[in-house]
Amino acid sequence: MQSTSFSCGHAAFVGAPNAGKSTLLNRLLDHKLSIVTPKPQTTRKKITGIYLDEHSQIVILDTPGIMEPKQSLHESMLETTRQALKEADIIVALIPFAKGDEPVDRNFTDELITRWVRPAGKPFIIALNKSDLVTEETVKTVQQEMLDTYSPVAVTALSGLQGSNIDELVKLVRPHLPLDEPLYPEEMLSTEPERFFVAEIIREKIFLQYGREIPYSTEVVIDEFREQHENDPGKKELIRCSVVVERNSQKQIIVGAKGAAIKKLGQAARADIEELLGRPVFLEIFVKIRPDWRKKKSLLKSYGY
Ligand SMILES: Nc1nc2c(ncn2[C@@H]2O[C@H](COP(=O)(O)OP(=O)(O)OP(=O)(O)O)[C@@H](O)[C@H]2O)c(=O)[nH]1
Ligand SMILES: [Mg+2]
Repeated sequence: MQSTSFSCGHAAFVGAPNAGKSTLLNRLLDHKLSIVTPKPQTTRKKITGIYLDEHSQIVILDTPGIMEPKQSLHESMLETTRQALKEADIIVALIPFAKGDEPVDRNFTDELITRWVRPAGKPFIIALNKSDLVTEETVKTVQQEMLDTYSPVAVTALSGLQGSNIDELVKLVRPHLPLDEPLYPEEMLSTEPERFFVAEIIREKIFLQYGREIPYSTEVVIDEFREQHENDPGKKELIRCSVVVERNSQKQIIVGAKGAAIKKLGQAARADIEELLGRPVFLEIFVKIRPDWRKKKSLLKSYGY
C-alpha cells in the first residue's frame, strides 16, 4: 500500500445534535460502530472510525453534537468536540436538511461555522446531510448559499441514511490528508477498545427503550469484562455493568414492574453485543444511584469524561 497516491489523515465530523454524524460514519465504514438514535445528544464521547480504501485511510472523528451547555457533562462533551477539531486535518461540518419552510437551520449553521469551525483554522467542507428530505432544487439553492456565505473548500449534499453521494465526500476529503502512508493496520476499524463499544450499545438501547429524561440521566459503566472459560472459547463471556441513574424513581423506571424493563434492555443489548464480539456473552446489569452525577467533576472523570 506504499503507492505514492495514498493519503491518510484525520477528518472531524461536527454539527448539531441529530445532524447524522454517527449515521454517516457508520455508512462510510459499512459497519455499525457509533450508536445512533432518533434522540439528540446520543454521542457523548469521541468515536474514532477508520475508513480505508485503496487510495486513502481516513481517521474519522465522530463527535458529540454542539449545544448550549447546561451541565458539567455537556462541558466535557463540548471539550471532546473541541479536541477533535484540533486533531483534524480537515473538518466536515454536517448540516442537516429538514422538511418544512426552513430547509436548514441558518442561525445554528452560522454559529457552527463562525464560532466553532472557522476558529479551528483548518480547511473545512460543508456537507449538507439528509438530502433525502428535500427536493433537488432546494439542495442546489442551499448549496450555493453555503458556498457564497462561508467560502468552505467545498459544499456537498448527501444522505448518510440512504448512502447517496458518500463517495463524493471521500473524494473531497482526500486531498486534505497530509500523510502518504496508513496510520493503522488494514483490519482496524477503531482505536477504542471493545468494552467501550459494549457500554455504548447498552446506552443506545436505553435511549431507544426509555422516554423523557431517562436517557439523559443515565450512564453505563463496565465493571467487569472477562473471558469465563479461557480453554473453551464456546463458553460465555461475563460482562458486568452498572447503569448509573440520578434518583431512585429513575432506578424504578429502568428496572420496571417485576424487572420486565431491565430484562428487555438486557436482551436487546446482549443481541448486539454478541454480534459485535462474535461470541456469546453473559450480561449482568445492575442499577446504581449517583445523585447529580452529570454535575460532579470527579464522577464524570471516573466515567471517562
Ligand atoms: N432522513 C434522514 N435521516 C437521517 C440521515 N442521517 C441520519 N438520520 C437520522 O437522524 C437521527 C440522528 O442520527 P445520528 O447519526 O444519531 O445523529 P448525530 O449527529 O450522531 O447525533 P448526536 O450523536 O446526538 O450528536 C437518526 O434518527 C438517524 O436515523 C439522513 O441522511 N436522512
Ligand atoms: Mg452521534
